[in-house]
Amino acid sequence: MTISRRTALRVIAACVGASTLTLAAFSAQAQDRKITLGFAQVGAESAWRTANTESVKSAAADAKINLKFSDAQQKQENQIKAIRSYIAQKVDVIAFSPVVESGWEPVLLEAKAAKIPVILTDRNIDVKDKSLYVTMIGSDFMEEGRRGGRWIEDHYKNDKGPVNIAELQGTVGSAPANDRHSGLIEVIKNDPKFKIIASQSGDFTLAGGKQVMEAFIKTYGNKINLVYAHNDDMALGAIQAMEEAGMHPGKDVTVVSFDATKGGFQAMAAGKMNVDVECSPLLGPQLMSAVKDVVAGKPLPKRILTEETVFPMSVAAQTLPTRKY
Ligand code: GZL
Repeated sequence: MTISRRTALRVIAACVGASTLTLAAFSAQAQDRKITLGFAQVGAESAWRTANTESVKSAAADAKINLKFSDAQQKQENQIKAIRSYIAQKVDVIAFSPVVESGWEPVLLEAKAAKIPVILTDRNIDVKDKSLYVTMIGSDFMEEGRRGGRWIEDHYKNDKGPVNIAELQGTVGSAPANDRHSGLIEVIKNDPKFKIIASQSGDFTLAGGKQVMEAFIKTYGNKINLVYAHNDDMALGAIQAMEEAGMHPGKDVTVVSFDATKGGFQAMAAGKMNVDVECSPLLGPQLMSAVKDVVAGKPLPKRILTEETVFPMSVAAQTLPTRKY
């Protein structure tokens, strides 16, 4: 009777009392073969996502990690299918950017049962059992929302208001949408001059942002003083809608956005966006380093934060040539 190499390794590992991670290390090193990473991406909804995908793919190539990649077209069921296929293919590590915060326990329990470590990138999940993933690499979206809120407070410090805010929310149920909203509220909630008069999801896309902004303009017109867009693609769509309606974004309507993509910098340099809160998609190198550490059985912190800042319109033109995404 022949047994598979992986089963043999599992028996040996069981004999030496190895943990899951050590088993992964043992099997990858013992077999002296390339690590295989299964990555389930959200989709291709925004410039940020495109840059994130490029960062993951190029970092995998640089790290000589065999990458299996899937695009879920922003559907959770497609991400779950992709994770299940990686389990069936017995990859060494699974990584993904969860499109929404909830609904992940069943498939992550399957990965745990298969002894395949899971790394979260970009977006977090809402699970009680934190052992379902090794680490989460990405931004602090609450802090990003607070940064946006603090910029707004400062921008209007000498204005008695009212300041009517139209909010373009990201994908419903996603961590960035939930937290960029909550972070803003945390900062402005005690200042009655700020009122969110409209709030709707544009699903992080340019078309979605434009469509929602057209509806806001129809209902509220010039009552809108500030657009708070959860990402640049929706902000750029809203800018198009405002200009088509004869409004002057960046001047008579303040525009606050997130991501700090080249598109956002170009809009600020053109005077059409007032501030862009950075959210870096360049997570590939950190992910590949974490994958190698997991396979080598090294412990990792539960949270790996990305360093980010806030870019006001005034620095856009000189900073744009330095931007990588
Ligand atoms: C944030 C990321 C968000 C971006 C959007 O880390 O998940 O998804 O802000 C992207 O541009 O679509």
